[in-house]
Amino acid sequence: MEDSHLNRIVVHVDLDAFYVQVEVQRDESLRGKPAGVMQYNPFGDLRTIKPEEPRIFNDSNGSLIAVGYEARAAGVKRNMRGDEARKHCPEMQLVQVPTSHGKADLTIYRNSGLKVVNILSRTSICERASIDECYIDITAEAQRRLAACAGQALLPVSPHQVHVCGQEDGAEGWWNRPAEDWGSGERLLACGAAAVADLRAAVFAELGYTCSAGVAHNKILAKLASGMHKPMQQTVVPAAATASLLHDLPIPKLRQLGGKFGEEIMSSLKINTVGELAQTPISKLEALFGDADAAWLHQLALGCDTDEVKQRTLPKSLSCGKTFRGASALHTFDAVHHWLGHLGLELEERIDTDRAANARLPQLLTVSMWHAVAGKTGDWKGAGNASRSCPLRRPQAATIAMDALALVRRWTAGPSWLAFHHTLPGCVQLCCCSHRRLHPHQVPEATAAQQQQASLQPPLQCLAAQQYFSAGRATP
Ligand code: DCP
Ligand code: CA
Repeated sequence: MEDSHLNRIVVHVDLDAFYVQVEVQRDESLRGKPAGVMQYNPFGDLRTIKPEEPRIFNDSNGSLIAVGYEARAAGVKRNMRGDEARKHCPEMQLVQVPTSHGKADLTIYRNSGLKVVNILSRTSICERASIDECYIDITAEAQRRLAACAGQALLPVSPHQVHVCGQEDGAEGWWNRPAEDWGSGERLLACGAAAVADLRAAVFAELGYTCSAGVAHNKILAKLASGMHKPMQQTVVPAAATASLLHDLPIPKLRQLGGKFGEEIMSSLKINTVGELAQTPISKLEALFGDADAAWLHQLALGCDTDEVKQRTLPKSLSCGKTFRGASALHTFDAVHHWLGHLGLELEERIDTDRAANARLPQLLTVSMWHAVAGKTGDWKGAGNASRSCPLRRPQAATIAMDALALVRRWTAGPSWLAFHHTLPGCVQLCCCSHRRLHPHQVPEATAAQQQQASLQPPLQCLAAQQYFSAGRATP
């Protein structure tokens, strides 16, 4: 890695078992117990279960979308059904996601994620990457701390929470080196790690949520590192450890190569690891993928990434979708229209809330459709997808549903429809994006319902930060 790349400190923060933590904050009876959050599978039953209603159904056979760490220790995994989870862990607590419009309502999780981002973005540039992840460019804060320590020894905030890649037997030696042994960028990295530990402690003290983090010189390495030690730990990637970190890493583990392109690289080059990709002559990559992609791939395989952390704490788009499997598959345009109406209602509510809170309005509507076919083992495999967009004429459910249906009809008139033997989509998603800013007079007062939603947040049950760091759950 070039020295100029070592001046930047990038962090990836990922909340631990996020939906489960949100549920534990809402219901203290779950604290310390093995728990999971189940997907909603109504088969056409439009039951609404509000967030504040009782949602623990321990006899359910629903499938798990989030599993707490106590339950993971007993062998429970994501995608397991309730029955199987109880076999591993009879005392398993099964919480159903809230629902509205016949589908999961993720509002409580989204709002909690936003509160976390609001804390993480206080001092640094912060880019929200998903409902429970964000990147932070913590360079300026790390530089400030480095200047303040003026050449003195750098100490970890807590060796138990600060892992260092390449120091698998314990990181104390890395931290306690004489000044002359520190490589370029390493002192800045260490100061960044201390700043991140403070941010994580602030999230815990103010909201009660634990998270894990990766601290590195770029986004790719920070993202890889945040998942290395979980829960409530953080991992630092010194530049010197990059090559060995990537050497045996399976290619799909790099987020950018997790899809079809990654598969194409592995099959056409007959390789499996990022290390093998790094050793592939660039001329060979150019012949297969063109000059631009080859250069990008080569840099990626070396762990180099210049992608900047963008200041973005609001989501780029608002989207909601629904999957229709097996018996719930849609067979008529009326059924598609019906569900587009429900999705449109959710979108309308969220556009209204977002408009009142953030003075912006989306301008583009996209409908995405996936075809799913049952695989030999009964699992579902994506067989193809299509997306069609049009201007968002009016942010109202009926118009959204009508325009989305027109897009679906136009798509079904084309060749891809014939290729799929006239089956209707197995999954439909509506998304709106390309927001424009509104003048203050275009922003309505928050409605009573929107204010009520804010007030529904339960009082936060927080342990003191001190208690968090002395909890001793994380061992190196
Ligand atoms: N999620 C979901 N369906 C999936 C994957 C995730 O609904 N197939 C939801 C539930 C998760 C949340 O998104 O709580 C965040 O996903 P993560 O992959 O980050 O998983 P967790 O936060 O649950 O666990 P971890 O501690 O491993 O990050
Ligand atoms: Ca997570």
